[in-house]
Amino acid sequence: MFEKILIANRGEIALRIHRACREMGIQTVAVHSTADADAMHVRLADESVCIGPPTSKASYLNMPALLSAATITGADAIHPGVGFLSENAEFAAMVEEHGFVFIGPKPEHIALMGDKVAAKRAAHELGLPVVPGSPDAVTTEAEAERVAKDIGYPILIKASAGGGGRGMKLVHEPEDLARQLELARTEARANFGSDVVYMERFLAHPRHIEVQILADSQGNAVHLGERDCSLQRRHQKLVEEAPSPALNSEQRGQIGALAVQAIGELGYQSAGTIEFLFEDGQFYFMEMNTRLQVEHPVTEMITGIDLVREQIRVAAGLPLDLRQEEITFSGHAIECRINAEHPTTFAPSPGTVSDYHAPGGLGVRVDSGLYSGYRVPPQYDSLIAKLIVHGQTRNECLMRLRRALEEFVIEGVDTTIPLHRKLIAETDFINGIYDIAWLEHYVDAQNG
Ligand code: MV4
Repeated sequence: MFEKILIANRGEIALRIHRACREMGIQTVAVHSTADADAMHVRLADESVCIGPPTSKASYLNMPALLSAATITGADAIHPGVGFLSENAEFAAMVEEHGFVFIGPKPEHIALMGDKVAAKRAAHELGLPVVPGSPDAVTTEAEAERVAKDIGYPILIKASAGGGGRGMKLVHEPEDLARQLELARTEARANFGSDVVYMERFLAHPRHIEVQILADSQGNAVHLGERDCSLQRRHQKLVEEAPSPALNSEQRGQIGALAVQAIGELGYQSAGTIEFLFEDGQFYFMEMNTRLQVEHPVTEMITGIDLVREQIRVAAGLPLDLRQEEITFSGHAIECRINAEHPTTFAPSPGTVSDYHAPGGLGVRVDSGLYSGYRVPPQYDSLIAKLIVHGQTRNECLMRLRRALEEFVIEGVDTTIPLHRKLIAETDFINGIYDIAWLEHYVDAQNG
């Protein structure tokens, strides 16, 4: 097992990884920008290295600085966390070339899933259901028209180098096709440096359901059930839950088995998430994320499995000590993302936290690096805390969540806590009836 891990991230996720390392008897190296010198992840780590000025580009995305930090501290492995370099195949390869272990999948699997056309093709070949569309990239108007005849309108044009909702164009009728194709290609070239686009039938009211998988270097793979992440606004998830209120156990077992089969065949290693759109009882592969996810705690709460610990174990070459039959799902978990943002305008709200009190009690988990007097820097993602609540039933989980949100005190910066308090009183949310468009409509209606 590793003796020392460098955590190439910040905030609550750096803290989360540190906690798993500590419990495994592994020393930690924190890295930080000059803006994060007083951050909790730096305070709790065994050692810390300043890797650059405040901008992400100069610090948390600075590959030479990170590799130097790992070298001078004698780290064995690097955990990239989420965001930043976590899905950068070049960084993963560089880490290995410098003699460290990258705690994540192989660079070729990161690269494959980063190329959305290749990822969809691979998913299809691996037996996963995909949205009807162009099997490959579409370049000419004639090609686009042929595909459109096949799949029908409305059509979504997606950038192969995009993902996460960036660079999509909705086409309602044949008259718009040529113009939208041209626009999609131009924007993709400008934004992602590649004009490769593909077409899919547009699903109007799907849910976003993702399956957590875990695989070791010996070819063993398991799934840990699904998360429902449909409550998003502008591609920013706000609330996630496990299990999905929309699935029955048969559907859960079916999509889980398909996911396990696919990643086994792919020879994938580490934790990963396969994202699906779910509409009218059908699953459609959307993307695969080759990293730990922000919302992984809801899966941990219903399975009792520490995903970061498992990631570290398989990266060290140990076999999974979990068999699928041993993974049981217990109760229900919901995560609320607490961002330093205005609760109705979503304007970022950096500043000093003047007072902080986190909720506690049975079934309540808070992942956060906040403390009274902490200054939320303006340079980074606005996520400052995650409130994760578990209950034996979804209803118990909701009651506990309501109670925990009442207790939560964060003063000095605006947060999304007031929005969460209102959301959990909404009938649709209480009944679990929502799709990917629900939150956007709700927020717009609230704002008039
Ligand atoms: C779609 C779709 C509808 N039909 N594909 C958005 C993120 C990117 N991963 C793919 N996305 C979508 N793909 C087809 N064929 C709707 C979305 C989408 C979405 C998906 C999940 C969660 C929130 C979303 C918000 C807007 C659009």
